[in-house]
Amino acid sequence: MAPTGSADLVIVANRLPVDRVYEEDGTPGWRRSPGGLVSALEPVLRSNGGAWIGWPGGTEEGLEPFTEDGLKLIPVALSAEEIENFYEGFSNGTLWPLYHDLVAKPEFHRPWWEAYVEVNQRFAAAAAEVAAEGATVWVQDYQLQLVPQLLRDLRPDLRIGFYLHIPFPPTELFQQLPWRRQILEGLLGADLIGFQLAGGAANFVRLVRQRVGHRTLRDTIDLPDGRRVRASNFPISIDASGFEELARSESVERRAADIRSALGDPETVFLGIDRLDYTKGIHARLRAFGELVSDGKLDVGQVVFVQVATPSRERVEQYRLLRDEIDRLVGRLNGDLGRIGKPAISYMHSSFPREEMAALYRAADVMVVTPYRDGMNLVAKEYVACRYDDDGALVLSEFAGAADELRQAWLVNPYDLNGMKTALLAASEAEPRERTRRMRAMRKQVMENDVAHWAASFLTELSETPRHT
Ligand code: GDG
Repeated sequence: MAPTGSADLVIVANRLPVDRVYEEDGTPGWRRSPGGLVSALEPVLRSNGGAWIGWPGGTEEGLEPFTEDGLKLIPVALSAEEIENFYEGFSNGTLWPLYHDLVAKPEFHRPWWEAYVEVNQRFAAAAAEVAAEGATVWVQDYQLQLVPQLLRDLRPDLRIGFYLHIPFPPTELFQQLPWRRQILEGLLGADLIGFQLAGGAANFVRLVRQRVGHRTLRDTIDLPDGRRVRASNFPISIDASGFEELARSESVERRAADIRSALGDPETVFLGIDRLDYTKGIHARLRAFGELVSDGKLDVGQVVFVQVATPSRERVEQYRLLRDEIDRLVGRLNGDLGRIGKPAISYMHSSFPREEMAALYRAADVMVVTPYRDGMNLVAKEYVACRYDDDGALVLSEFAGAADELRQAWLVNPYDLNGMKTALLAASEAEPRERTRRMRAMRKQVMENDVAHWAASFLTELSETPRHT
């Protein structure tokens, strides 16, 4: 057994919660990258003498563990070749499309898999080194599915949890993966495996029964060595009161009004905010909106669609193609439908600070979230959290995990263009009372089930799993 470290709670995630920044004189430093996961886990990490292991981005080597704002951070270095094979390749070119219903075609390449194994080993070794005797280690997401078992081999004394942020696919799709058995066995190293939805957990349990041959009963799996693994759903959420507070601030309110006036004070502002990803259904929603305008159902003098697409995975071929495709569609729609000073679509390929996001949510009458498949979709929840006046309408894909909880949204099938057109129109024309009724119910759901609640339920359940050493 490896010598033990001192952290009682260890988070292992692909990325560290900080980005590398350089001062004007070239001195390197770190800047916190805000995110729901960090804010949810920060209080627990601090009170537990916790540590966070992750890749800092880039290829800088020899970075030592450091403390940032009281948080112990442990960088795991990746070489340029590993970024290509492990991150862009196996994680985002194989697993991402495979786990999202094959929205794009997954590629299977042996060198990508080899890099995935190697990098997972490095993360597992880092966790084994820093975790105290009997500590809890919580591994995050699809890039690190082998870490639970690799870590258990090194440190059988640990309590290990795993959480998958993206959907877990049905048997028929998962079976395509040449390394399916290794992935299942990697995950089974955990004591508790968390999924966004009950369906993902059920897919996993069924696969383990069929492919690995272990005995299963509902959400539990009995391993031959006597260990019992649980697989259940823990729908992730956001820092709901943090978003509401931001939305209520005077500066955000002012900025929201400025945004509307910069758009020419239209009657209805439609809004989409997504990472530029082919799973998010950006193309389909803009087409639906464009058709409503060309059908004469919506008037560009009165309405505008604001689409923010945050740059993402720009070195992956499919993402470059997608960017060109969206550029072309926006250009065509604005060319065909826009008038002077009144584009049909106001499109931005950039990212914004959280305050600007909140102002956009405040400025939007209809939020349009139409992924073909999405683990949860936090944008939908953030919009709801910002609508403290119970106004605003949400159009939401049935295939986003969030649709399980946000039942009062205008739910759509993003493959059904006519259905989407009907929903966009209905949401924009709904009576204020109807919008309020729906928004109030959704707000209750989001405000009561925030990310702190998510983290606490997972960690509590993990702490109740039996010890085996
Ligand atoms: C994965 C799963 C699951 C976006 N643009 C900006 C910005 N964002 C923030 C949003 C939101 C987050 O990024 C995006 O989260 P989503 O859930 O919408 O989507 P993914 O990035 O695909 O996340 C997803 C999630 O993990 C959590 O488990 O819900 O299903 O795919 O918080 O606000 N934030 C800022 N500027 C931007 O320009 N500040």
